[in-house]
Amino acid sequence: LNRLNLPFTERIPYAKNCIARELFQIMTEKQTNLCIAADVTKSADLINLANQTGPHICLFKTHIDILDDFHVDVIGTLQKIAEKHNFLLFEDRKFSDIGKTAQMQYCNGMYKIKSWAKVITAHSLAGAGMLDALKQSDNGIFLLAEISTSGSIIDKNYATKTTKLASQYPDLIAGLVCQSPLFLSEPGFIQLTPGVQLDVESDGLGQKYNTPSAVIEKGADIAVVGRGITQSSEPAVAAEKYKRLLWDAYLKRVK
Ligand code: 6AU
Repeated sequence: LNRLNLPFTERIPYAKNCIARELFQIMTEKQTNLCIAADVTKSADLINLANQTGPHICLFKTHIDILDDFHVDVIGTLQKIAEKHNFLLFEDRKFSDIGKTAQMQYCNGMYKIKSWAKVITAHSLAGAGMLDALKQSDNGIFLLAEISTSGSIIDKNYATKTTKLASQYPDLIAGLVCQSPLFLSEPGFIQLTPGVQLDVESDGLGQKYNTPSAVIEKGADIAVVGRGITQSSEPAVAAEKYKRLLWDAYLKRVK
């Protein structure tokens, strides 16, 4: 059983996490495996991006704490757009503390992530207790097994241990954030791969980029594109282009 050759619909029965199942559905319905990294610092820009790229994405990934002008109303607006265009809100919080602290960061504070982001990221380094603390009946976690930067101190052993940890939490883990096909025989998990941009190799701050077709060949089920879209003069056009390239590469892979 190799997930790389299975169409998303055929992977639904293997997925124990509700978000993974929902994502497989959305991707198939909208024919998109594009996640936008909506890394902008003004609420108006964030909302514009959601409106413009909404038809082309399955996930809208935020770093909500980089907004200079955060107000709870932004969340309500994003939720309406997400419903209209059928995508999920995804807060890339990369939880990594002891369980109790991570739980408060998830539920409390001014962002109240738990109340609106059913999809979140977490580092695996704190281990099982933190995953227990973040567990809800209707959420999904993408666990970081690798990172896209040059000089990262994550090694093969860490990635393997992360995959093992994920296997112990199939009902909570939607998938893994990684750069290579780590869990080929577990079709219920989704590989989320960031560091995707055409015509650029790095950003001068350690980020490494690969092309859409290259990451799909290396096992990405969903690709994360940030500045490739957000810094385009026409984000909707750029999003549509990345969507098409990623989906074509996926169709080629499963064929
Ligand atoms: O396309 P970019 O470089 O503009 O944005 C990439 C986005 C950023 C990062 O915080 C995130 O993807 N990211 C992650 C995630 C998704 O967790 C992991 C990683 O290894 N590399 C990475 O860039 O929002």
